[in-house]
Amino acid sequence: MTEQFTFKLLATDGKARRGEISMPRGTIRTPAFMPVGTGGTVKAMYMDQVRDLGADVILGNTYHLMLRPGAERVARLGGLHEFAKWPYPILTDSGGFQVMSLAQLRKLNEQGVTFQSHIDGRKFEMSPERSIEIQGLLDSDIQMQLDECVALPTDAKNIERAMELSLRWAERCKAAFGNQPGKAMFGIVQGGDIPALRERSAEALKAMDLKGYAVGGLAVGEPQKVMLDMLDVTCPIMPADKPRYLMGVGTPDDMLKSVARGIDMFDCVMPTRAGRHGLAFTRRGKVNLRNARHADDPRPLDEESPCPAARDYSRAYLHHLVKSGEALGGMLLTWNNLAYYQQLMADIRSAIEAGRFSDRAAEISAAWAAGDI
Ligand code: PRF
Repeated sequence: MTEQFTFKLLATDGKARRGEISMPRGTIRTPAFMPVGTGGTVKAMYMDQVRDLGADVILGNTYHLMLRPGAERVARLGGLHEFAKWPYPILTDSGGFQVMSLAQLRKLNEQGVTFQSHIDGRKFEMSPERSIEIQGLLDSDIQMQLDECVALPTDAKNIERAMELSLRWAERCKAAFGNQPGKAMFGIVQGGDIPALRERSAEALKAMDLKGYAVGGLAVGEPQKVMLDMLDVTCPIMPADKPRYLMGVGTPDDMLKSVARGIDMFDCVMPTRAGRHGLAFTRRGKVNLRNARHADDPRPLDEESPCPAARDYSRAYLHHLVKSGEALGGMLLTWNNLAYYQQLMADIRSAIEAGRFSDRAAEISAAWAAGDI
């Protein structure tokens, strides 16, 4: 831990990077997967469990928390770390992406976005300055600029407009954030599926000398190849001595291929949401516990896993819980899935340290492809 926000590269293997982001509340070992804790909870998990799985940082959402319970209320109650009982680093997303995907009657202009809550229809305004103010009230350690993420496919003019707007909002967020030594504000590269716009966005953000850089606007409907092509364009421009975060990604395969291109951080609802819907991730692929073929299966999901949810419960029991709509089904599968995601990241980190990342990535993919399930 350090007083300052710092990033240290410990090892590289090809373009893959093993690093450490340090700040007063803790150290994030990268490549890192951040469990999503949208509304101050990693759904169906106790924070102690999340920590024990090896998570160094969780993600919170400005949009959800400003609507409920309200940022000023969280601040009065001591900030999000105290409120949710997670004393370690928290990264908050800025709200732009969630407004666009969840809110009603959205209006976007140079100043910011106005929208109605998807919960009760109340009207809100969010400018770049207000997003940073809210993230400050939450007291999050890594704050994201407000940006506009367009869904793909869309036309080039729209992609360019949103990218240029996001650059102007990055400047305003940087000014609003000011100088906070133990914290960081990250910029977000936009530019859709157009290489020249990705380059322009990355270069302009680089010139702002921010503490970290995210790649946004991907995993929004395009094929994986397009996403990887955009990383091939963007990563070389992003400064090597700053962390790189691919937002909202992804599957284990997406993460292996993105680490290979130089990405350090990920977040995704996939392990938690899939768990609540009866889907398990394992070393040997995905298992849909709703399927009747598990009804008599006494085997655990993975007898070699250190996670009790994977090791100690039969597939038959998990199937029964899921089919009965029992809360424990979602709890055990979420636990299993986050355990798998954290094991995968630990595996990736040690492979980079050992200089055998690409071999290890191939082994992991082969075990997935072979399955036994
Ligand atoms: N911007 C922000 N949050 C995000 C995204 C983005 O583009 C994405 C896109 N995959 C996920 N979360 N602010």
